[in-house]
Amino acid sequence: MSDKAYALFVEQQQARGIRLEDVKARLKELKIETPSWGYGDSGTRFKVFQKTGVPRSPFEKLEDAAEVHKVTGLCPSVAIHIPWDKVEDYGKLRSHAESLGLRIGAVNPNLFQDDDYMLGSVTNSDEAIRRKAIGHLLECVDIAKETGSKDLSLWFADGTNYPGQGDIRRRKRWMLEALGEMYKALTPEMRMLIEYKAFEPAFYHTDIADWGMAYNYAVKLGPQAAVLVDTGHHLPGANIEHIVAYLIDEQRLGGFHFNSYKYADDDLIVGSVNPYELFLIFYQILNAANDEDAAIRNTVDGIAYMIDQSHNIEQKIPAMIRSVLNVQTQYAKALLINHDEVADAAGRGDVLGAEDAVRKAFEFDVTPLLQAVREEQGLPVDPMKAYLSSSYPNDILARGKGGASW
Ligand code: AOS
Ligand code: ZN
Ligand code: ZN
Ligand code: ZN
Repeated sequence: MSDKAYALFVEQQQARGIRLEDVKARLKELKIETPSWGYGDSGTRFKVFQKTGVPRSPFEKLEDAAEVHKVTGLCPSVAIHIPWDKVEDYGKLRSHAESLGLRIGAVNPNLFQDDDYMLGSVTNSDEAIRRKAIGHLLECVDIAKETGSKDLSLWFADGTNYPGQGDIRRRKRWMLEALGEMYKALTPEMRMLIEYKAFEPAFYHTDIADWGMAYNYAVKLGPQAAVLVDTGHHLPGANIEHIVAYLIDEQRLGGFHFNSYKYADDDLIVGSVNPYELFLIFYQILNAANDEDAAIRNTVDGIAYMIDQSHNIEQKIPAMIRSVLNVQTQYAKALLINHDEVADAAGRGDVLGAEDAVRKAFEFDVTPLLQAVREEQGLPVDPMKAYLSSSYPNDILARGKGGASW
């Protein structure tokens, strides 16, 4: 991108009253966590395609994640999934991350891949199975201590397929009991981020089916619990940005699992089909970032931006680069919203003016801005090109097929 394009952009934005130094500072602070499972082989319920060059261990997953960070400067942490990333010595995993300029991010317990959990894990009517599930949650808190992780991301597959299969109210209480036991084990700096999902794998009822249920558990547990919004976990038509604004205002938005969805939990590249939704989510966040209440601003600062995707047919590392760049692009566009202009128009009852003040920020090409920021940070101006023209994509082919699958 030429200096001319950037000069024009600067002129344009200054004329709109946008403080580009602030915009650039915020862009440099943006951090997006990538998931270890996004680097491994994954699939649908029909098939897992085995790709050549896929990491064979949690250590190699970190090495791939480091490449994404190297070219984007956006992804210094990696979420892990237990037992997919089970290792003998988590201290070693942590030092490996650190040697690559990374840290281990959220620890994700897995309570959905054990035969015992067919009828539920923490909400199973069998007490021994509930104990086993709680034991895993506590094990994950211990792992988080060793990896230096602050967040525990909790998603439960628990639910039923048929009316009468389970006692919904008893299951609700068992869920709270399990979460409560885990909460007590947290260190003061840890957080429990509670994910919800409308359906799948259970199709009649899911124990934590929506944000309200997750919120209710978080409030009952205490200030170290918050809600995790996975963008793919809503019924069609849900207004996700409304949920985001509501949870921020209640100081209970803990973070995101970003991905794009058209039908349900598609786990595809974020921003690939609904970039405007992502932009509007950031609009709500940035609106709250200017709130006069420090508690609201703190909530915004604490939001963990994480990717939750599985790359089934696409090349995994480029897919991750594409994903974080899509998030960065929509964030950059949202930073161009003139909030005074929106409030002004809204205050006058000028509906179209208010909508225009929001939408027009989306319509700017932020490429010159992002390239200027990358240059200032000493990053490649075109991260995808930098990765594809490096030796890494070819080097990893030596790993062969049969890497770790999720
Ligand atoms: C599942 O649908 C959730 O999004 C979880 O976050 C899950 O642990 C993650 O997708 C890895 O499978
Ligand atoms: Zn998720
Ligand atoms: Zn999901
Ligand atoms: Zn998902």
